[in-house]
Amino acid sequence: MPDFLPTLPKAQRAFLVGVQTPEMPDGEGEELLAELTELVENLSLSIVRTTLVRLRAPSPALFVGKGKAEELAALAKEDGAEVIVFDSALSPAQQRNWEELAGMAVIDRQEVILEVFADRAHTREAVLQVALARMEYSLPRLTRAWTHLSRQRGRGAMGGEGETQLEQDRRVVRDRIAHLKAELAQVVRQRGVQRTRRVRVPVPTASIVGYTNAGKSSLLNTLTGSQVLAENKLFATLDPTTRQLVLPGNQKLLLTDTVGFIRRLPHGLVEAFKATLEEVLVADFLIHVVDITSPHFEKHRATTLSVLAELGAGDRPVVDVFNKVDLADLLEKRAAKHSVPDALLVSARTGEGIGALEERCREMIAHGLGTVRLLVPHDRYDIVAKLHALGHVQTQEHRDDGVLVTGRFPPSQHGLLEPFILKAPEPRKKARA
Ligand SMILES: Nc1nc2c(ncn2[C@@H]2O[C@H](COP(=O)(O)OP(=O)(O)OP(=O)(O)O)[C@@H](O)[C@H]2O)c(=O)[nH]1
Ligand SMILES: [Mg+2]
Repeated sequence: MPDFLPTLPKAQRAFLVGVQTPEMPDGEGEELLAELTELVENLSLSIVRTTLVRLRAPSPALFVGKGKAEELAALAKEDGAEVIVFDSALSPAQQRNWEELAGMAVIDRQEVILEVFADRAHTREAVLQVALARMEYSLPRLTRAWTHLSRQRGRGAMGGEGETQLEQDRRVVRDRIAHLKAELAQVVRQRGVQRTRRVRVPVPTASIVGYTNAGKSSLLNTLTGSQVLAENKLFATLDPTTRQLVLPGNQKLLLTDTVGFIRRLPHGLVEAFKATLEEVLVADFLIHVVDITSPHFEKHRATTLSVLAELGAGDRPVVDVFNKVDLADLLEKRAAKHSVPDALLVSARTGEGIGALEERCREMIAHGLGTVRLLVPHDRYDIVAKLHALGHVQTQEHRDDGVLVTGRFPPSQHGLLEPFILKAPEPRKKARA
């Protein structure tokens, strides 16, 4: 395993800067700053101050104007801060300028998210994905006054003569990126093999997606009676977990819990997690979970939908679910219904609405395919049993030449059913029967 970037030193004093521009809806800067606060707290940094800057337009050198930057830097020093955290993304040059000006580490929201992910990553796949995203983030930033790599300097002996420290660092990072990509590809191939095995027993699949902390893992647990880690912290889940759920009528469904999304998720991280999120792309449908108690749920929904689009899963059929309805008041319920009339209101905690969600899942599976008619020979009763387990059987009729079944079945099973599907309707025969 390659050596990874060390994570940000803990227990530093952090000075947080949020930004509100005229294009942003009122209050959004505040909201994002509150979210940044939560992210930073997750890194066990102590926050000395949070401040919101109103900005007419970003300026190229420091993002905010020079005067404002100097004022902020002085304030941060006065507060005894050791790191300034910007909510907006800083370009490598802006970050460098800021560090020169402030004489301390300056990081942005993207780097904070990468750090949180690095903290949470446990499985090999997640560790590799996060390491890759962090390496790519740091590549154009190696000239920073403060860098993760600075502690590893001195390993430069391996560089050729005349190669500057920076060139050496870049080479080391590029090598590691190549290495990580190769290793990741290997892990993904391995998982692909596992999935192929699963596809041979074709059971419809659904993925639970949504903003971080919406209750995705809790919902998986409630639906399937399992014990996946669910915690009141951001990004508790990084690795997809799949469990089988048996819906009413003995309909089986494989449910996958996935990593949560957040606003301004670093693009590199989305890229790195694409492989893991393949589960989302191959799912027959998605269950989009939204925390009904969040005053910003519209933003959460929009973020999830845009990340899904970025992943190429924008066209998957979706079941919309508002979770934590046990905590919601009438107004919140009304707002949710108004926003997404078709949505189900559930509580993973109390089980309220879970029956309706199961029923909706059953309908999704049933609608996955148009109605088909199959004639299954009597010696293939195993297929008839499968149809009941996997799809939505509407009629079943025992005839001399076999069992005539009509119903709807998920697309993933077409291969299995193909030999038994009746192409042409048989109206006359049916009329006589
Ligand atoms: N009151 C209430 N709390 C809930 C409900 N569902 C989840 N929670 C709580 O919300 C927090 C987040 O739940 P998780 O299931 O970990 O959320 P998640 O969407 O998987 O979060 P990440 O994996 O971090 O993206 C936990 O503290 C849960 O106990 C619910 O229906 N009602
Ligand atoms: Mg989770």
